Formats: sequence, structure tokens, C-alpha cells
Amino acid sequence: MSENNSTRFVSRLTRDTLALILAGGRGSRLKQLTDWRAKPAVPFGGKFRIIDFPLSNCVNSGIRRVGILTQYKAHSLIRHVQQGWGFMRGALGEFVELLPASQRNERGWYAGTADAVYQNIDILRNHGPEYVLILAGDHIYKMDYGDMLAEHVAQNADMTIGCIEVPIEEAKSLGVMSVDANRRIVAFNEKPDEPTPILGREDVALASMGIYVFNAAFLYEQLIKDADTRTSTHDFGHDIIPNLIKNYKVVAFPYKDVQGNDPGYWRDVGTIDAFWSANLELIGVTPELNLYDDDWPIWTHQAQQPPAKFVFDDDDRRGMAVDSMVSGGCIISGSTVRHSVLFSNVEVHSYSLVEDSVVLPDVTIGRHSVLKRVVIDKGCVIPEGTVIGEDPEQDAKRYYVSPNGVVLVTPEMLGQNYRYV
Ligand code: ADQ
Ligand code: ADP
Repeated sequence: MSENNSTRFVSRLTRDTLALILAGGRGSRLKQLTDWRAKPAVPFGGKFRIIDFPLSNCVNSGIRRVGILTQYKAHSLIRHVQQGWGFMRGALGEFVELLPASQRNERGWYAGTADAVYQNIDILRNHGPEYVLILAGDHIYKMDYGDMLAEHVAQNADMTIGCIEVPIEEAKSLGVMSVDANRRIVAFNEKPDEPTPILGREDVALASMGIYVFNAAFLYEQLIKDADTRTSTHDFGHDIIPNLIKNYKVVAFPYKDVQGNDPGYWRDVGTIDAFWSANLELIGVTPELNLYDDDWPIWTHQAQQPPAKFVFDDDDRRGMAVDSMVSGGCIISGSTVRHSVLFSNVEVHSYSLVEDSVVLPDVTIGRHSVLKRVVIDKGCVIPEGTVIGEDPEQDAKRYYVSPNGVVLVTPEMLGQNYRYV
């Protein structure tokens, strides 16, 4: 196929596709950061939320019909999507639609991921897509889904699963597959205690990214079958995939990022440690995840904010940030910020030091504070003279301290009940 024809081929496929983002999980390993919001709504990278990544991947791939399945603590997710993603052009058939668990059948709340999709079959059918792309709402990566759709069609597959090579230890928390020479999946185990390595490579396994392409009619048929199976937990990883590989053509699609890096950047910021380090990695000179790439922009809700401001205090002490990312609306006065990410509207007052920290939006840090290796949740007001990160035992009495010694501070831990998550 000539390049022109193949581009047209892919654009037809993306137009015929409806994407569903599974955004209902809590992400309990993020501790109190997800006490009030679902994991996909967790802020990331200075001004985004995690769900902006799969959503932007859809829009940039040319998939402009997107449903978001929500369940757990969906309020902030819903607000974010409504505020930030209203730019889709309804007149052209584009939409980002929220599909909250609304007890559409006798089963009640969404049981597993497959049940979440099953409960929306009538809505899917009404939209009439040819293909359904199912995505997890909680990973950070940049991927052109058009390539995966093209491969799905070229292989004449019933289902295609995005996959990535991971160290064998990490594979224990993922779905692990084995494939034949044509990348057809011949074995699949969800979160195995002993992951099967890739043949000849003892310490690497082939893991599912939790992203799936289905022919729509085939998906509906399988979901209905699964819904009638009493022994099923109605989950893609546990039930649907292990069943399908027995009788149908299920193919693995190896992930490349949009720059063509194989495997490319893909992060599950599922723990406080992973969340902290993935944010701080962005500060590096050439981070693996490039947020400054005009070819694959990450879209989000942009509040109107003035530029970040760095001011002297009364004693002529400089307010400054080095080796850091500082978002709009921040004011750093007479204090020092080092190797940190400050989200929007953070105020750091005089005589304070913020180091190796991730500060979510709308935080105020009082004078004479010292904060090191801290994740501060949205809306915290840090009282004057607060010291965190010097004495883990002391910190653990009041805050959450991660295995790597990162301290999480939320408004509740400070005795504040601000909650605009
Ligand atoms: P997990 O991520 O552990 O494994 P799961 O907890 O089911 O699977 O979450 C998948 C996605 O669905 C998440 O985005 C989550 O927010 C969402 N979700 C969970 N329950 C939901 C519900 N009831 N309603 C709506 N959305 C819900 C999966 C696969 C593995 C694969 C990993 C990759 O099962 O095989 O390796 O993803 O991370
Ligand atoms: P400190 O940081 O020393 O405790 P302030 O709270 O007075 O001092 O803030 C220091 C500086 O931050 C001010 O001089 C001002 O330039 C800037 N600033 C504070 N609030 C605002 C605001 N609402 N709009 C613009 N600038 C502000």
C-alpha cells in the first residue's frame, strides 16, 4: 500500500472506532491521594491529570468518539472532563461522553472491567462503531492508536492487546502473555505469582498494557456470553482474555511511543513512590516523556492564570526556583525551590525551602518551612515553620511515609477539610 493510501486506510479505521476509557478504579496504592478522587483524576506533570494522556492519545490519533466509564469517587474526574474536554465538535460527530455506573441493569454497580463495558452495550450499539478500543485511564504514555487498529485489521484478529516488555518482577502485577511467531497469544495469566519469561530471556516478560481493540460485534457477543457465566468475575484480564485465546485469534501489538521508541515511555504511577519519581523525572534535561512536543500535544483543562512570579521579600531575599517546573499562578517570594514540580497556584512564602518535592495545585506554604521529598496534595495550607522530610519517624506519626521515604501530606492530615479535588 502506498503511504497515501495507508494514511487514508488508518484514518478510516480511527473514524470507525469508539474508545472507552476505564476510569472507575480507585488506585488504592496511591494511599490518601485517592481518598477523594479516582486515580485517573490525579494531577500529573504540573498542569495535567492522568486521564489527559489516554484522552489526548485518542484525539491525536484521530479517534474522536470517546466514552469514559467512571465509578469510584468520580466528582473531580467529571468536573475536569467537563471543563477541559468540551472542545470536541459535536456537529462533526465528535464527543467525550461520561458514562457513570448508573445501574443500567439488575447487576448494580460495575463488577469488573468487562461488566463496566457490558452495562453500556446499549449506548455502544447506538453509536454503531466498527471497532471498540478499550483503554485504561491510569497510565502515562504517548501512543498512536491508529497503528494498533491497522495491525488489528491487517492480522484479521478478533481481539488485539497492546503489550510491553517489562522486568519479570514487575510482571507480577500485570497480565502476562506468551505469543507464537505471528504474535498470536497462546497463553495469558492475570497477575501471576510466577510470570512466564519471554523465551530465551529469563528476566523479561511480555505484559498486557490493559488496552484492547475489538471488532464491535464480536465484543458485544462475548460480553453477553460472559455476563451469563455465573463463575466469571467479569474482568477482561481474569475472565475474557484467558477464555478467548482458546478459540479465537487474539494478537499482541508491541507498544512503540509516538517518537518510534521501542518500547517507549509507559508509566503506571500507581504508588506514591512511582508518582513522585515520574513527576520529578520530567524536570530532567531530556526527559523520556517530552511534554514540550507540539506534534503530540497533551490537552487539558486550562484555568486562567497569571504567569509564575519570583519576588524578593522585605529583607531582599531572593525568591527562586532552580532545576524545577513551576506552573502558572505560582508565587515564590523570598524562598528557594529546588528540584521540584509546582502545580498551578502554589505560594511559597519567605525563608522557606522546598526540595525534591511535588506540590499539587492551590497549596500555600507558610514562612520558615522546610519540605524535602514531599508530595503535597491539592489545597493544603502548610503552617509557618513546618519541617517535613528530616525525621521519618516523626513524619510517620502524622503523614504517610512511603517505602522510599517520600512523605505524602493531605489536607486531612493537617486537620483541614478543604476539598476541591
Ligand atoms: P489492573 O490495572 O490491575 O490490570 P484493573 O484494576 O481492573 O486492572 O484496572 C484497569 C482499568 O480499569 C483502570 O484504568 C481502572 O481505573 C479501571 N477500572 C477498574 N475497575 C473499574 C470499574 N468497575 N469500572 C470502570 N473502570 C474500572 C489491567 C489488566 C492487566 C494489565 C494491566 C495494565 O487486567 O492484564 O496488565 O491492566 O496496567
Ligand atoms: P512572604 O512571602 O514574605 O510571606 P507575602 O505573602 O506578602 O510575603 O507575599 C510576597 C509577595 O508575593 C508580595 O510582595 C507580592 O509581590 C506577591 N503576592 C502575594 N499575593 C499576591 C497576589 N494576590 N497577587 C499578586 N502578587 C501577590
